[in-house]
Amino acid sequence: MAPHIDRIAQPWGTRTPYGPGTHWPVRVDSHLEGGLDPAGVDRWVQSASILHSNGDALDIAVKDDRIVGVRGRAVDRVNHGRLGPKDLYGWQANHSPDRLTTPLIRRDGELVETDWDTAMAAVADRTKELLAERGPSSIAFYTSGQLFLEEYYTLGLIAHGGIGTSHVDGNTRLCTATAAAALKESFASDGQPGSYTDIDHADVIALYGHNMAETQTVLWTRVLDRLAGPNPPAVICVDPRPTPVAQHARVHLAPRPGTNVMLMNALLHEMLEHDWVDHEYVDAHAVGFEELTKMLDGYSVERAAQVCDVPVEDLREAARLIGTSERLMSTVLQGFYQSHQATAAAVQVNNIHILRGMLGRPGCGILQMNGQPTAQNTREAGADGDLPAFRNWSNDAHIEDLARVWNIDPMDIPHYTAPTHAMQIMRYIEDGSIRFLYVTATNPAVSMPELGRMRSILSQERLFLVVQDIFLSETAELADVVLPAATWGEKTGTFTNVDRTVHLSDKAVDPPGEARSDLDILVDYARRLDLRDKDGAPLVKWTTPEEAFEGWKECSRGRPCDYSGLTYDKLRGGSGIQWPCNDEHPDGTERIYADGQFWSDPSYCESYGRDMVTGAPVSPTEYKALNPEGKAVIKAAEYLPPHELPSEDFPFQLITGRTLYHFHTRTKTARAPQLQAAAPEVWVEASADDARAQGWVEGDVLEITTPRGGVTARLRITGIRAGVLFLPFHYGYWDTPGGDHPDDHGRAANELTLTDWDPASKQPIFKTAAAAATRVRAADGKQAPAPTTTASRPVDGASVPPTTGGPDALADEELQDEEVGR
Ligand SMILES: Nc1nc2c(c(=O)[nH]1)N[C@H]1C(S)=C(S)[C@@H](COP(=O)(O)OP(=O)(O)OC[C@H]3O[C@@H](n4cnc5c(=O)[nH]c(N)nc54)[C@H](O)[C@@H]3O)O[C@H]1N2
Ligand SMILES: Nc1nc2c(c(=O)[nH]1)N[C@H]1C(S)=C(S)[C@@H](COP(=O)(O)OP(=O)(O)OC[C@H]3O[C@@H](n4cnc5c(=O)[nH]c(N)nc54)[C@H](O)[C@@H]3O)O[C@H]1N2
Ligand SMILES: [Mo]
Repeated sequence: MAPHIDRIAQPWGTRTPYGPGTHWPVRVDSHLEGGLDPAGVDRWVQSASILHSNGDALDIAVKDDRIVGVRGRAVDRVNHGRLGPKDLYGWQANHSPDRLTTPLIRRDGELVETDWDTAMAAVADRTKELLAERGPSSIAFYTSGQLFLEEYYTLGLIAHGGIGTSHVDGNTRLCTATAAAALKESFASDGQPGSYTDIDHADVIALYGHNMAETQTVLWTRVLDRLAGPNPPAVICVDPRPTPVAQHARVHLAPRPGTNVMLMNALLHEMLEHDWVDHEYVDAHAVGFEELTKMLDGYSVERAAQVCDVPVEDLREAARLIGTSERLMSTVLQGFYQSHQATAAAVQVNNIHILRGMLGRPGCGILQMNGQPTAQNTREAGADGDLPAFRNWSNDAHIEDLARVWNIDPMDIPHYTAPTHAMQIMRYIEDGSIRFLYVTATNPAVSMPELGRMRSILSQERLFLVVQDIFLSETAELADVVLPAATWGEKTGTFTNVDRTVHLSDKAVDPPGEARSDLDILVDYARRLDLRDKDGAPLVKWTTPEEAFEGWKECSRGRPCDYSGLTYDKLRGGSGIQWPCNDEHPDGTERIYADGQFWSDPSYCESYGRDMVTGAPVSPTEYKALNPEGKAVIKAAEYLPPHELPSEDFPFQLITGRTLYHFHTRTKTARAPQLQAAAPEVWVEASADDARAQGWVEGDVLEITTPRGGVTARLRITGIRAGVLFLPFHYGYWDTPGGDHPDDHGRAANELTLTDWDPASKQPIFKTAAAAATRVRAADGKQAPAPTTTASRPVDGASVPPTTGGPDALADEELQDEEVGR
């Protein structure tokens, strides 16, 4: 066994270097509570990580029917045994004494404990009343990227097929709507072309607005191990902050926020100039090349250097690396998806790969990343603005086929228009046309933009709000009924990561109190509504996760995300398996789009695409004319300036995002002591230039304001680009400590963000707003409570104590970082 290391201080652990085309060595990471010896564990139960989208396989350690730790699974293709800090420590939240254990119902303005029957009757009765009085359009569902596939499929069936509402979306709208939209634009279907094993082969890895080091720590470990080995790849980083990715990059482009399309167009322009184009591939497998050539006229690197404010030589060098690479891998995430012109920017990354013919081969993958552990399933199963199994809502034959699977009338599935996106659902509630909102596993009172508005929408008297959560979140506090859910480790189900790897997560222990699995609650709801198919049989034909999975398999058969070759048994024991998995590919499929074959045939494809400026859907006729033979679509985009630019009153550009140690609104990570200690309170990042100009020092308390609200936070001076402020969005109000925050609504980044979204993906813009900053209190010797191991590390010279897992981390932690060479 290797020496114990503090995985808070060293989030990526020790290096296991490897060279191109060789096997990534195994390293098994584990954490067990209270000095427990692995031999003392009663049983290990198979699962995967739930605090990001990487899909790291792990076993849950159980002793005396309690979760006591986790251990990475060496056999799994995704992580080869490794785990990140959130996975090593985050499970402790399951034991929190403040878990919800009984349903709550609002009586005389107060939430009081009640029994399941009373709570569920209230929810079902209100649904039935509204259906009778106002029809299905008064009912909406807002779900998550954190439930299981079986739960989403059940929810989508209830909402689309049973109730008949098209107001169904997930927080995936805030997260990876643009991943899906960009894939639909270029390939007419969702589904990631890449595979994590592309890291093993790539000679250039480009990360666009993706702080992989902090947000997919194990995937980044794979990159670090390549960088430490022979013939390492060149990393390109596009991010205005000095992330750990930027630190390891051959070229770091730090553009002005909101200028991604300009930057991408210049890279593409440079590729055309040098003819770094695989013309044979483009001629055979793509449409739209001429339009791109025309559009790029004028997008010189010189112009982009000015607009994005990056050195022209760096743009040239990035284009040269990309253009001359032999195996190019690209990843895209929130720096693109939550910024201005989200879909248009993300699509240009696809265009690079199409131009270079770099798809479907080892080392040549695109990952339009997901963020949440099960976001892929929300999209697949039709619990967001999509229909199940990537069926096309504007193709009547697909609606008929779905109606066949569900044994209902096609007219019972609303498809007169695209399903309503989350921001629009909130708008309809504000207007009063939606009167019932059922929220599962998401916390919009902290995670949606413009929180002042969000609170007023969610606390409306005429809205019946149901919140199904594991804690009394800020959103649950506004609910009419709160339903206590069982979570990961307490229920069984499957979920799928970014590179299409499906994992099974088995139940390890019983949930606390009367908490029930989300699936059980949804099935109960369907029974109480008495939803039926056209033969009078129950619409939801299952009660257990495995039965739901079998139902889903039939729904997915023959579609791109084909699960028909999978079973729970097949997923037990070994590695996760990548879809499509069917008779033709019984062991799954490592890379899709090999040999220039796409799922974009007009009769088969999931989407005909949208206009990326107006968001208008492309009509079936237009699409057939554009792409009759089902090729890849090269879609060009004009750069447009961001909507809210700095002004005299609001001179800074505000961006928001994450830190390594916390997950979202911290309902889990703040209840894991090691993680909370590493990043206990909100901070704001600003550049040394701006600090000098304003006379600020590390630890000063600043008030950041936008036209929507204010946040107070201590200053951390970092290498972020000048003129830009960064706030982590993790800090809401359920554990507001007072102190720096006498004002109860001065901590969450989304007090400041604006109501605006990308026209094609409808993803809100969390990463470009104009803001002002003033000092309200001097540092008084205190430092910002920000980690030093991450993008928030202080600029050179600042004396800030290093982040560790606490003073006793090394002595007390029973963390093993074993290196099992293979
Ligand atoms: N530790 C941790 N890991 C997580 C999560 C978490 O909460 N915590 N959440 C998971 C989820 S759901 C998601 S969606 C992912 C998100 O993962 P990421 O997208 O990697 O995380 P973010 O911090 O939101 O944003 C990434 C970067 O975008 C940059 N950025 C901001 N504006 C711009 C811009 O205009 N252009 C460019 N090029 N870059 C810009 C920011 O500086 C930031 O470093 O992480 C997943 N993993
Ligand atoms: N300013 C700003 N805002 C952002 C972002 C940003 O970068 N900047 N990022 C956006 C992104 S990418 C995302 S994904 C969202 C995330 O936003 P949210 O989804 O609102 O954040 P979470 O804290 O993950 O909320 C999940 C909720 O589900 C509960 N939960 C966990 N497990 C279970 C379960 O098994 N069952 C049930 N019923 N409940 C469960 C948790 O307790 C928690 O309350 O935030 C978005 N908002
Ligand atoms: Mo996300």
